[in-house]
Amino acid sequence: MANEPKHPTDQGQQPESVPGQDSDILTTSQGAPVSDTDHSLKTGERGPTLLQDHHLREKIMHFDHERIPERVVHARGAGAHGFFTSYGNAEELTRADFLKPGRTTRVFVRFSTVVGSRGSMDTARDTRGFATKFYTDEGIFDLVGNNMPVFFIQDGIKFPDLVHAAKPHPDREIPQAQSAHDTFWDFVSLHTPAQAHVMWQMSDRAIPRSYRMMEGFGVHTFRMVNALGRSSLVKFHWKPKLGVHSLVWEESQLAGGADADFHRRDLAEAIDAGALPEWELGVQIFEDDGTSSFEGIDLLDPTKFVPEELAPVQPLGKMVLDRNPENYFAQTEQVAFHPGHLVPGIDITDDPLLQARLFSYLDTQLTRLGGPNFAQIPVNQPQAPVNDMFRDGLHQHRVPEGIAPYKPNSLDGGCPYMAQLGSGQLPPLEFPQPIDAGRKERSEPASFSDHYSQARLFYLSLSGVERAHVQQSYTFELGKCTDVQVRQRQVDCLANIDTGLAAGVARALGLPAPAAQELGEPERSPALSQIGKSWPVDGRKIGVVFDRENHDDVLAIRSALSERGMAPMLVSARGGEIAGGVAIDRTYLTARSIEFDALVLVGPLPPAPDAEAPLDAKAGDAASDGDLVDPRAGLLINEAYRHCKAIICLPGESSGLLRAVGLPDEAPGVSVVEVSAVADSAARLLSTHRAWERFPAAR
Ligand code: HDE
Repeated sequence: MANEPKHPTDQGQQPESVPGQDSDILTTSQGAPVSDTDHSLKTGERGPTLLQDHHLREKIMHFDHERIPERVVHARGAGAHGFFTSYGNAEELTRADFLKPGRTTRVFVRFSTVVGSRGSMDTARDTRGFATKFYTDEGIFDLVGNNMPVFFIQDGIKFPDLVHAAKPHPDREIPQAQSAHDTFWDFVSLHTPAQAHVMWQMSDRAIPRSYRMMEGFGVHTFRMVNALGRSSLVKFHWKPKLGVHSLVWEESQLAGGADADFHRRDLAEAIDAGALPEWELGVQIFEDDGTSSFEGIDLLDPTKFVPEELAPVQPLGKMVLDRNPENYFAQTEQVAFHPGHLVPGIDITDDPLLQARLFSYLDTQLTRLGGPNFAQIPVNQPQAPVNDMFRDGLHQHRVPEGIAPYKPNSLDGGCPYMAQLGSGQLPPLEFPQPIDAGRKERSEPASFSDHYSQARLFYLSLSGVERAHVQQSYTFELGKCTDVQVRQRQVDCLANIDTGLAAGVARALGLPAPAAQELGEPERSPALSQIGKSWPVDGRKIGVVFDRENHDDVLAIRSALSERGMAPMLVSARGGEIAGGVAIDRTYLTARSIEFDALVLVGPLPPAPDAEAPLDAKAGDAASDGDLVDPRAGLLINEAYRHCKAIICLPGESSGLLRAVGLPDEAPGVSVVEVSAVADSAARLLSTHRAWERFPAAR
């Protein structure tokens, strides 16, 4: 069965040219037909199994080897196919072909958490990976970034130390996918370059609402080289069309248990529903004047970012994810990124963290993907033609022709020829950058010694609600440390960032407040706050909670929400269908507030089931005065309220519901509107993500 091109960029040129499973009947892996895969070959009905049963042995042998080592970091991820369309405005900056006018390039993106193992939960407090493979006509370009613009360490030699500290404790392998433990805080409070990244990790950025609502950053400073050979320094940014939004901490913890697949489900469902995730790629541009420095910020220090107010992000193109992976293992698991997979016109800098990464990503694939030929795995195959003169090795799929895989040769006619590059055109990684010969030493520049000012800049740029979240995160995480010295040392670090933050965390932990430090003048970058802007609401999930009597209203609300691009889900006491064969998506038993961005209450709702009866025994009977609402519906509504989500009621009985579950019916983010106005109201309330005014710190 040939693979049909599925989106405009395929153009029949699928790099995934290796056939899938292409027989209509079951076969052995040698292609022989199999007529029974339920019974092994035995001597008689009850006799011993025969060694000659090749199908049995082959089936079990293959199964025994199905697992490969998971990634040592970023083990848990979710992927999607898509395409990147260039705005064609970068010619002065780079000669990269895929950024020229009119170019559309296929991409594969993998989002990930860093610390947890492959089976851990999506919503852990953690940095997220945001890795993009561009299948350009000039070879693969991988942009292997994170959702935070700064990193923990300044030199790659510290990476094993960082990861050993962040991973579960080696004795009991606890805790999974979390930074809330002694070894992590021991390391980051001693290795203080980590403090800026930790500040981002304690902020809402570390618990995204969705992969679709995360920014992405290349982190390091890269180089772009134009057709004249002129170099500029750049920092890459991905800006999500839907804005940057986060969960609240309680939601993130609930989701860890109720739906460990929260983010991968959201990504796949949005693509299936046609709410295609979209980002704009942009760069901050800095003159390559030989100093690698901008406004006093060392551009080679990956623990520093450049505020957008100082260097605005210049858009280069747009990425849309439009296709879910056909197979998780073949694509999302086997995709192999590398920050050194670059195309002409994009190059590296001397950032010591980036330099070490250039070694690591090739090396790790040997263990993970089992040999040196992983570039031949369909998801890793370049779209550009390949002639690398590499031969043999495990898992070799190519059948190279010729007898002279060496240079120079005459026996293959001198082939392959060397690329003829025009003047100023250079292969990636070969920019003739002047090098200060210096002398061999293990050291760092003085400019790397400021570990706190950007943590302070980030913290002070947040709104009051976001700062309260940061304080709570530090308190929660350090509260999980058993070693008091570790806690105290981290609180002492906070005194170098903000006196109030340090005092607040110390108070909550019952520790002495650290001595106030001399801190610089407060600086702010308003672009860093998520709150106070409004955004499109495509694909936002709205729980329409109703009793089985109100079909007309429910159907009208459902279609109005869908027309506005939101994703309504029907929630009722019992499952099944309502009028018109429309399925109820969740019952009170299977629904949890974390799934919804807003609730629409179409009351009245059923009363509490009789404690003696099965849970849904009385669920069909509408609540009357004095009856309590089913506690499961009560929990749903209360959680949504507590998490500052929009709640929309119809006039009359459904607004009375809020009082029935112990909530005020007049509050920010709560609206009482007629059926015809529900979709407008939902879009308006959701455009700011949440009713933050309800958050305790804001009151
Ligand atoms: Fe990675 N990193 N990393 N990293 N990284 C890996 O490569 C490593 C760093 C990032 O979805 C590994 O193929 C070292 C910074 C992402 O497949 C490994 C250092 C940033 C992904 C590796 C860093 C990242 C990885 C594990 C310090 C943000 C997932 C499996 C020198 C700019 C890619 C693999 C995917 C994965 C090493 C630092 C991002 C072991 C040694 C900084 C998004 O090679």
